[in-house]
Amino acid sequence: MDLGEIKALLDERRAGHSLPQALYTDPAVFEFDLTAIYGQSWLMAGFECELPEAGSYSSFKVGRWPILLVRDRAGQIRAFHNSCRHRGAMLCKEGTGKAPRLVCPYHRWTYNLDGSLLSAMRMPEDFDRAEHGLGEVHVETVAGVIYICLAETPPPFEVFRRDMTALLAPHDLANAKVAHVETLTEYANWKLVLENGRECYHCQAGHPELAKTFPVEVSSYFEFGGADHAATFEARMAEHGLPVGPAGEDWWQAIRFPLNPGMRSMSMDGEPIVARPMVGAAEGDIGSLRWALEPHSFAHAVGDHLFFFSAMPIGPRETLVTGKWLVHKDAVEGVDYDRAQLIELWNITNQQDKDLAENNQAGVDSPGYRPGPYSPDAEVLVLRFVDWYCTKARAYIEQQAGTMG
Ligand code: 3BY
Ligand code: FES
Ligand code: FE
Repeated sequence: MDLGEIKALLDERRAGHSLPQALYTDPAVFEFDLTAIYGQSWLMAGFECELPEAGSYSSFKVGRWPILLVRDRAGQIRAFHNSCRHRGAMLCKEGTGKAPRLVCPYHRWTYNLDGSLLSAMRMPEDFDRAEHGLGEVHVETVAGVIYICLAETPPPFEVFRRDMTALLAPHDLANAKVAHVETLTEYANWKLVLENGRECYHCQAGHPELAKTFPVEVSSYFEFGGADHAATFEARMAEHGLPVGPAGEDWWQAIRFPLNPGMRSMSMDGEPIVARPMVGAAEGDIGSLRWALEPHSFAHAVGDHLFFFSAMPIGPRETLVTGKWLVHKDAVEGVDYDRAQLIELWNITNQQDKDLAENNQAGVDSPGYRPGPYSPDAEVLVLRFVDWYCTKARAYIEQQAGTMG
């Protein structure tokens, strides 16, 4: 399948409907999505607290592309392609670690933390080290969260930075730590994983545990105006100087919203799970600050912890979901929180979503699949996501057509 055929599939899509089958199944579309969508968007790559010191690094993949985040000697976070400039070996295995310099495990080419090549053995006199530094990737940090973009020219970031700085500041992520990381492989196309993640149409039946605290009936995270509960919440947040938003552009959205009445955290019973809160204001009873980035992530910051969700495409029918749980850096496991209890709600929820997405894929693979209409009320954020996808995909195709003359 070439770009023209992918464009034909985008043209075929009926407004307000799910996508034509091949966009959820075809290997060429999968490759296209990696380049045109994941390769062109701002992605949530982790947290500054995961790289506490000079030399701390985090290695992970965007699709199948290895990326390296490093804190340099000046304290700056840098992002590189995790690919040696000799013959391309990966410099650091996936995971986090610490090293004074980045040494390639293959032939020991050695890089400074700023990506410049420090030494390479047995190379000729005229070999220019300056020309063989690591390839840089755009990186930004906002209120303790790290974002990367692999595009040559990333989408504008300033509005996002301004609004998220204000919304996240009270959560004090400079003083947070990652308490747990969990990965889950979902055998479904990444777009089905995301569509599922952008609606709560399925939550009442599909997530009885989450439904206890999460307002599953909500039509859009941007509309709480009508409910008394929301008005009371907004007034209480204003009293404590906590911004609620909403904020957003086409590729992201954020709002602090109230949990169900009487619920103080997103936990199995609605009570805080961590004794040492992240947010002191309002006794940590601050609803949840939710922010989400197309194409791949959402996060919920409640008073006592933060949960982060990211989906990365692995194959046409395979997606890697990563969950991270953050708590206050001084919260002690076994004293202030129990790890199993901390991760229980989202692990249950993610497992339920895995089953739903895989079941969705199985049905989408049917010769009887026809794109169906989204509920404009319950699936407004899915519609946003799919419309964003189509627009982004078209923009890439047009840009390619332009450069090819
Ligand atoms: O994106 C969210 O906030 C949630 C989490 C659970 C379901 N999903 C719509
Ligand atoms: Fe890295 Fe050879 S590939 S030193
Ligand atoms: Fe779900």
